[in-house]
Amino acid sequence: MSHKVAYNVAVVGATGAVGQKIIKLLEEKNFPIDEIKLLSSSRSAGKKVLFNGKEVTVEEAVPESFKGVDIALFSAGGSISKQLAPEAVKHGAVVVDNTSAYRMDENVPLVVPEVNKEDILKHNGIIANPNCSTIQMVAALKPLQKAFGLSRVIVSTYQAVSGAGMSANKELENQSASHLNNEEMNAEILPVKSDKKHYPIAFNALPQIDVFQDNGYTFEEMKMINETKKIMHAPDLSVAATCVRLPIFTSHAESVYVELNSTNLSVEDIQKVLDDADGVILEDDPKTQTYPTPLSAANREEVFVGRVRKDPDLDNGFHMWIVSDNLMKGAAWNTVQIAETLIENKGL
Ligand code: NAP
Ligand code: 12T
Repeated sequence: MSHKVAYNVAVVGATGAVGQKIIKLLEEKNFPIDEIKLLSSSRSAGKKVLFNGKEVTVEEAVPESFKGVDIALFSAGGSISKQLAPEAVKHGAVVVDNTSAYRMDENVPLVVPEVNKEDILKHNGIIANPNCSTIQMVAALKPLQKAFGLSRVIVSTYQAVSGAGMSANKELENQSASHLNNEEMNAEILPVKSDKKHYPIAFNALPQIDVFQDNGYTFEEMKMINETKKIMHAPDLSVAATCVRLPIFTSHAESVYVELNSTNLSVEDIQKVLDDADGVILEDDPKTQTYPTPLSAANREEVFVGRVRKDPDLDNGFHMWIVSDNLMKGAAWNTVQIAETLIENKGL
């Protein structure tokens, strides 16, 4: 394997909500790029985008797009990843995939660098980026698991519309304007574009993110359950989730309840571990009303934790509030971080 100083990088889904953030981060982090390819569907092919001050033309993603590409960052939906990620690998690229297409595949590492970066080097061409809600939760849970042991997690989420793409952002804007003008709200995208029914998200809360499974949970809830166990190497960890969409543009928030294995712990014990954890910022002081919110976490890379409390009834039970920008640590930043870690560890 040759170790280069600059790489040919392809961004698949470059015109989307996640792709645009990836491009911005590649610029800001001075990612070592020789050539960049910006790929989309035929709809956006031909658009011109500035990258590091130079004009780049967006191209339609086809199997031949990956000739000479070293790293391909995919965020164009699961079906595109299923179709084109193997083609990219055939051309010798390493794929970091942001969709749910390969996350639970045994041969594909599922990685949050602060939690399990050692798994990256086990890749066979594809590395999966976890679901946004899962990433921010495990970033806070892993240090607690390490310090105290962890047996059970119950989470309810408060998720932003940008997780469902640019069209969902537009839908919230349009519905908000309609409502304030005393017009009827038109719902076509949320909760799930391809599903049968649609409900307004503006001034509302929808207890459905992604499609329903046979067990009554949504796919988003099952992603949180299954991905958490895989990333934390904890097949026996009990996890249950309720995922709710709110009329917020950026950042997912989560109310998380954990049962630890150690007893006699104080709130300060938990806070100290979170304060010391990589990629986590503790913002927790009831006296000064200090806690993270979706707006305070927007455009930041880290995961923010506040409202740490002991369960009133169970000595080893704790509650907390975890907030992070869903397009940053939840998607684009974690993806770019995986690519950076690959290079640092000479995995390319
Ligand atoms: P988006 O704003 O709707 O953007 C979709 C992107 O995919 C656009 O660039 C679009 O190109 C491109 N695309 C659509 N169909 C394509 C095709 N047939 N061939 C090539 N490119 C195609 O959506 P988004 O929010 O950025 O999300 C994109 C995907 O990322 C999602 O479907 C999901 O799988 C994944 N995602 C993951 C997380 C996470 O939890 N880690 C979070 C959000 C999203 P055009 O401009 O040509 O339409
Ligand atoms: N449906 O990549 O709608 O697992 O917020 C992420 C976010 C799927 C994913 C969403 C979704 C994913 C959403």
